[in-house]
Amino acid sequence: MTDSQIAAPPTAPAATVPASTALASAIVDTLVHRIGKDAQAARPHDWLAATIFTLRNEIIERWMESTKAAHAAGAKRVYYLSLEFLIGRLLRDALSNLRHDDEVAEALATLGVDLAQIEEIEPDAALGNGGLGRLAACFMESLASLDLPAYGYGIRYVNGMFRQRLDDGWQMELPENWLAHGNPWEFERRESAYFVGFGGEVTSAAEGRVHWSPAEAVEAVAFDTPMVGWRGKRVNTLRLWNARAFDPIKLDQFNAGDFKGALDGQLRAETLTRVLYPNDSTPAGQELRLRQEYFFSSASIQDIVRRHVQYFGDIRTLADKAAIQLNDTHPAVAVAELMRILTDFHELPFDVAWDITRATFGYTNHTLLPEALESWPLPLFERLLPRHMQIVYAINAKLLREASKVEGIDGRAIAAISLIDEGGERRVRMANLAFAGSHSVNGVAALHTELMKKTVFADLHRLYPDRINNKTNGITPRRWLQQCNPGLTALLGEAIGPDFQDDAAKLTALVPFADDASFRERFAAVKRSNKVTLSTYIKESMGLTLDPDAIFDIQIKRIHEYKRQLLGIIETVALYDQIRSHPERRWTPRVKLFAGKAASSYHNAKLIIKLANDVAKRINADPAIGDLLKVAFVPNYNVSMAERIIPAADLSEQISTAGMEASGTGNMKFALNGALTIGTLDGANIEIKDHVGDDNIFIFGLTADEVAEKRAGGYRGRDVIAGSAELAQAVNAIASGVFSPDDPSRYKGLMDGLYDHDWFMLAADFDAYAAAQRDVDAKWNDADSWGRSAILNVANMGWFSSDRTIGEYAKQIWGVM
Ligand code: OAK
Repeated sequence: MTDSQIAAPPTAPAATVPASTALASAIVDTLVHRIGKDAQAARPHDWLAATIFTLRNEIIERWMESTKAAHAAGAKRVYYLSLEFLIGRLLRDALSNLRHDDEVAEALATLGVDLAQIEEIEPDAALGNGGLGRLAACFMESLASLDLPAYGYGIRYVNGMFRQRLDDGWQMELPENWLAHGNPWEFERRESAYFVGFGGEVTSAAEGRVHWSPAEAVEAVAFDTPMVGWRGKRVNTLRLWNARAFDPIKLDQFNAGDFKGALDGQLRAETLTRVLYPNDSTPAGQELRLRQEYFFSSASIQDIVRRHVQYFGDIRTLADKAAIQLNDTHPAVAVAELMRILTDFHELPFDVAWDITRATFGYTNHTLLPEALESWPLPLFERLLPRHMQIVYAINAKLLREASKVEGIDGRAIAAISLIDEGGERRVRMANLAFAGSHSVNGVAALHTELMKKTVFADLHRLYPDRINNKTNGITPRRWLQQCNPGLTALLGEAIGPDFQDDAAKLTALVPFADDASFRERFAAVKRSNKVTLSTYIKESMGLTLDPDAIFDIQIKRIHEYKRQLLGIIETVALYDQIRSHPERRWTPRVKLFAGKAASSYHNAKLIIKLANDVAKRINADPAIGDLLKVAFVPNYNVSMAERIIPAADLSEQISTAGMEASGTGNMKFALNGALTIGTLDGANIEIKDHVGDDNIFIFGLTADEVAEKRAGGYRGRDVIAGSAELAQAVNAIASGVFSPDDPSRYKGLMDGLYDHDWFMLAADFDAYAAAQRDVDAKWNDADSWGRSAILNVANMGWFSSDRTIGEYAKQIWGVM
């Protein structure tokens, strides 16, 4: 027997159809039979839909397998209740997690279709504002990747986060219609529909039972989206509720000619799930928001209880088979809803129901900003949810009885623990309800968790000292490294092999490469290529030319005073002034990019956006500056924009006032993509510093303790500004209209605020920040040192994978691992 005979396969390969050809015909088949178009007539959106529908077939099979396996194993399920899921696009995520990206790209290419182009037209599912919503989306992906049976529950907003347009630098909010072309990812489950009531009255019935007759009701209908885990190991469900009227049209009214009145109920119901409140870290406050919160909490709890009873029979074992996590206080009314169902429907004694409830719920807090702590006027809560009001009173009575038995808890502490805020207008405190109703209460970074114990929850913590725990946030490395930065992913694979894709902790194998000059060169080339790609986008979309060899210095996040975009802008102005005053010095070229949305009612945040644009306009047009400094505010920041910008960053701005950013997750995405952080000792920056090492991060400014001390000690921005020539010069330039010649007093009020009410300690931190920026320049000019640090950032960021975070929740809170 010859070698060639041994090597010959039993069947001739020429007879088999290449996978990409079979796939191409499957996509065309879907195009014809589902979309109703042929390849000649198909437009890009048709190709997008046909590709998703084709891919979906495989996803559905894995999805059904996952559900069946959990059922067969009698597994405990995790339920993540969140008013926000900031998912972004799903096609690239699903393709990449199923490892079908190359195959599908090839198949489409044979049809003359560019996969990258159709990926670009998929709308972002922007059902969230910022950090809290994006965290929920990363968690859903990690839950599936870790093979944990889980459901996300939220609202299917017809209009998610608004689209931001800049008119002469002013933010305009436009509705974003992400469902305009239909949504091929979702499955309407008409059979999974629940009655959700509002208002009405509660009456007593026989044997101490109560009966709630709501005055109004809507139907919650489920829409399911598959959440595909890494390597398609598991597919979980994101279940979003849509509101529908029971009686879509009142025919008698319609026939009597009252067309508008006939459709009133439908309109009222649809309004419930129409829009996402575009607030970040501030409560919406309106009645419609409380209705949204109860609507989705009630539907979700009914669904969870129904599933439990159907699978396991006995409602008393709920906590053994279901772990419900509350993503901040927005779903906190679910505590009262579960109590209502357990007592009113399953007729459990109050104390038994309370034990089950507490064993089932966990609560995550995402902000300490006092203005962000949700509370509802008691009369509103009582009018909308009369039965829940009674339950809240009953829980409160029990809670305060327990508290009064504990030594050291005095009248002041009792008032702070109470579910009802009695100071002024009486209000229901949602954070206290969530805390009392949960066996675990967690913060999202180490500092944040310590501050929770010392500040907002100090008294509840004294009462339940074992309840508060920390779960430092994480990000999914699939979306935030592998998918958004294929160049770096390929380079990492060449250096350390592919294992890091299955376990981000393995990125530490990269550490020795920091000292390898040829690897540093290749690493720098990948970064430069990402910067060129971003520059091309900015040139095409904004007409601005960027120098890819300048430092790309980036601050992208929601616009909020505590995040201190204003500090970044003022330092930019100071740098501009320095370059103009000292043209003879050797300046390091910089590109400063800003992006982010402001809540529509947040006046100062919108003014900060306008200021960034005004500063950009002047600096970019100044011939004395040339390429040394370029500034841009990139409009309509969203998940997809972050995926485009982050791989191109050299410097990540994480400069919040210490003690105010609960964690941050953008900080993790940048560092994982090889940007160095300039930041305060706030949120997860502290843990990032601990992981990447002090030499590989630029830390500056006051600590959280120092901020608190200064605030208590009568700090005045005015005194600091007087002592800093650079700061005074920049603030005066802005205040006197140098950047707003069309309206010279535009920023006077904003700048006056720094003198008199500098709550965010911008003046106090300015000099340290400016000095840190010059350290950045010095390091940048030592390419070896910069490259080494950038590589060490990537190598040491694996710990911030949301797989690690979810692993901790699973073991320590949910008991599912
Ligand atoms: C939004 C609404 C209400 C309360 C908090 C938020 C919010 O987005 N908080 C953010 O959560 C992120 C995820 O935990 C954190 O990384 C951010 O620091 C925090 O501001």
